[in-house]
Amino acid sequence: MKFFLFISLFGFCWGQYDPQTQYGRTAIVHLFEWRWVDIAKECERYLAPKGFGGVQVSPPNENIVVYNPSRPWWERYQPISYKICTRSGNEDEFRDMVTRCNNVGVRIYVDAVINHMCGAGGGAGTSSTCGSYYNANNRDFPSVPYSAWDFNDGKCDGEINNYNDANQVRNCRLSGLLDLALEKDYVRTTVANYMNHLIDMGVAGFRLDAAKHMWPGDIKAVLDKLHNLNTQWFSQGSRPFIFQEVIDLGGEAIKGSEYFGNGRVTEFKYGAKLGTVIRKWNGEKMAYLKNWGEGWGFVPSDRALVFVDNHDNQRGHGAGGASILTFWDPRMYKMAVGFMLAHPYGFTRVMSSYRWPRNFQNGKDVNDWIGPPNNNGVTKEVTINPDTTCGNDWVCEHRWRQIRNMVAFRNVVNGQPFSNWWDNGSNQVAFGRGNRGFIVFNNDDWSLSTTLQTGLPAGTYCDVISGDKIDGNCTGIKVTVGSDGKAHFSISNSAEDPFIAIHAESKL
Ligand code: 5J7
Ligand code: CA
Repeated sequence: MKFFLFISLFGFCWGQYDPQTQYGRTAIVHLFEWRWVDIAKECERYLAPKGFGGVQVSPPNENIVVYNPSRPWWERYQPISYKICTRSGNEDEFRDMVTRCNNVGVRIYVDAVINHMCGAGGGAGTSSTCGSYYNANNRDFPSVPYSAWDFNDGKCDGEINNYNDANQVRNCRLSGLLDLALEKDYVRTTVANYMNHLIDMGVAGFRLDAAKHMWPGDIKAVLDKLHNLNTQWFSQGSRPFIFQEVIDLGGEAIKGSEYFGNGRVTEFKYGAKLGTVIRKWNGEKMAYLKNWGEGWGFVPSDRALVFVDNHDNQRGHGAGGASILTFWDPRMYKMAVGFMLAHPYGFTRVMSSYRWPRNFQNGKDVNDWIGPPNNNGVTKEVTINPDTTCGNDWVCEHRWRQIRNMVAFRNVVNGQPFSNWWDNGSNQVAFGRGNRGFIVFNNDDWSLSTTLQTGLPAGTYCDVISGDKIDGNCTGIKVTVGSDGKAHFSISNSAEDPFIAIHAESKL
């Protein structure tokens, strides 16, 4: 009885902040622009066995089809209806994916675009992913249905130009997108019906796109209408996990903290700052990471959704600018993702991207719009090479050994305290997670060779950055921890990956 009381109280308090992952699974991956059929297979063949907690999927609802430029990724952020019908697949495929992923303990989180519909200049016709008719000129979306009354044009007939004016940011048009009147009960109910349809299929939660552009009270009214999660996979009374896209780097009218009541918020300072530190820009050094987290002015850990890069800022768009690290800078990127996954702060999301032909003109990538690998607009399959990497220009960062093994590290050290910090006053740092894991970085221009307290039990450990523990053997560097918990580490500044990570389950 006491046990159940504890569980229900805990469940109640944790509510929408709880990622609803299976026990011990502590990270999710954004499979940006993947097809549902490929995600279903990836859950079964890779994500479940490697300990990933869930997948953020691209918006599943019908969107406008843009031909100029040719099928950009951002067309999916211009809804036409709430039919589950996009380049990623149809409703049957979506449902099959949710079922198969849940059956192997991997959750699905939907990117919910509910602030707006397509652009005001979207014209009229059936240029949409399911062929639904719309008329952006008179704001008619009969497949929802929405009509002119459901938009904010009465409050603001124009663009957002002033981010210091909260009314503008929330009631005017973001890049010309028709802004929904979320203060209307009809709009709230319609949006909630869409989200409930997904919840009933087994979805575990939502990323709320452009949350900064919605009133926190309007979001709350929508969330209050949401069903509990499907009891085929979740315990009775489970609430959908909510993380809100609020880009708050400071200096604007709207603060991330206004949204804490609704769920977690994306902490964009995290990737922007971590990129600056690892690039050693502005005099930053890894030694300063000792108080990483709230100590850097970030939102509280249990309100944060953190990531090194996202689908938007990895292409030079959006928050963070040039400091953001991506797969294009693999050596620094792996260090950044490794640091994030080893550190206890926040709930972590790993990015998984596709390659596109970057073309910088006057410092801007003129190809920042390019959509997923495709044949005449049809998204290509994610093929898997014999060496387990992905083909067809899918980057699959989540399959890189260093990243995949750090997801496992995070699961192994879950709940352990940040401990045994060491730094050389420059860019050589190390820290542990209680007696379960330890990580050492050398981002200096000289070699590291030192003996450190790891907090781990004595034994020989396999470094999961340079190799894998396979059948009790290690394909990478071995680290010997003495009975005093100390181990000697050597990391050349020219190492392919200048960091070492060991944990309880990499013990030989
Ligand atoms: C909103 C912010 O509050 C913010 O701080 C930011 O950096 C970006 C945005 C932003 O969010 C969007 C969400 C959507 O669902 C759909 C969207 O189209 C946007 C969006 O356009 C958007 O802003 C773009 O990027 C900013 C850096 C620019 O300041 C904006 O003007 C805008 O840029 C416009 O992007 C270009 O002006 C226009 O020419 C181009 O056609 C248009 C292409 O669309 C996007 O780039 C979509 C971006 C996007 C960003 C997201 O964070 C997101 O979750 C989804 C889409
Ligand atoms: Ca709005």
